[in-house]
Amino acid sequence: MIKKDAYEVAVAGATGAVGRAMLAILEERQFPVANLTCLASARSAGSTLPFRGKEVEVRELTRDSFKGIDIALFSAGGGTSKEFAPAAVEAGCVVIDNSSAWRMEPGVPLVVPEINAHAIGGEPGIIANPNCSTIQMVMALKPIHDLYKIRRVVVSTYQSVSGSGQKAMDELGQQMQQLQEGKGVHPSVYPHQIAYNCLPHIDVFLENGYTKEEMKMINETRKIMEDDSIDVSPTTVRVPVMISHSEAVNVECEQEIDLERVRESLAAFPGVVVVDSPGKNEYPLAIDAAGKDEVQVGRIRLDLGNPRCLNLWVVADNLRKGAALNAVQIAEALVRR
Ligand code: NAP
Ligand code: 3JN
Repeated sequence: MIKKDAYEVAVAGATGAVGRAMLAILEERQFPVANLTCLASARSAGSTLPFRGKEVEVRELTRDSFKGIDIALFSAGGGTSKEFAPAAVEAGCVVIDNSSAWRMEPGVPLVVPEINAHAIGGEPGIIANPNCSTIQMVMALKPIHDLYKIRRVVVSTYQSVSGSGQKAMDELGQQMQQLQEGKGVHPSVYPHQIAYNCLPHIDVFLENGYTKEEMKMINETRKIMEDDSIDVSPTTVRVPVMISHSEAVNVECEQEIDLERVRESLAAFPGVVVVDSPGKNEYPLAIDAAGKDEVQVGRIRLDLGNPRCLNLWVVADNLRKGAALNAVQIAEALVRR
């Protein structure tokens, strides 16, 4: 991509939960945007979104939307990315795609900039943003892998409803209110009531008994860490939290673990903060991580059954580091080249 003082940027899916976070983060981080094009479905065409103190009109996403655009951030679902990202690349864009449509495609970089920014190319093409649950987990795993080489990870996620978009956030709010008022609830986004409940079901079930979300965590971790030998055993769970995903992670390494070295490496890793003073009741919390950029890691402790294993509690804002922030960081790495 040609180096410029400022870039023509498009956001496809700008009206969604991730798209709105993208606009906010582009503005907050003063990404060099010459002009912002907001794209969404025909339903939103003509509405406006705030950016740098002005209202930007939303246009319908079509194959012709990308003429003159340098960077297109996509967060409008996998089907939309499959349909429109190739047209954007054809028009000369670098596409940074938040969906799962291209993540495992050979030749498409799958990037968490703190880990594998080197995978980003400079030519028009697609760069994939990983799944939110994968991003925050690999941010905590990478410094440990560099120290002791990870063999296997057993992870349970506690994923907030914002991971399912704006309608799911509205559904949780409505169900809480309806139950407070003694009324019945009528689940629509999820197959069951989400208020006061935990659903061990994220994305669709596959023939092997795992969900697609769980398979994303297995396959994407290997691609980002550039190590197909890492085994990941995930259970992904939706919980009645608005923002931030939490994860209980058990890590098995090749060598015995010195916990102090792990703490130091995690604390020194860009984008990670260690919050781990259990004596003061200090550990990562979803409500504290919401709105923040860092992945918070705490409850760092050895597995009592094996000196090569440890346990962690990892929390991050899924709309920011899990999606929009990571995508903007990829764009920043791209323009720095
Ligand atoms: P959302 O709140 O439901 O928003 C969906 C967005 O996509 C809206 O802007 C919507 O436009 C737009 N859209 C839907 N169908 C479209 C079409 N046919 N043409 C153009 N625009 C269309 O969902 P979200 O939470 O922002 O998530 C959006 C996507 O981002 C997800 O489907 C997923 O692929 C990806 N995502 C990734 C992560 C991650 O882990 N990295 C996390 C969450 C989401 P309208 O408002 O006009 O309907
Ligand atoms: O459920 C979550 O917490 C994260 C959701 C991610 C998501 C939602 C809809 C479609 C994805 C994703 O990023 O993997 C997709 C998708 O498959 O593109």
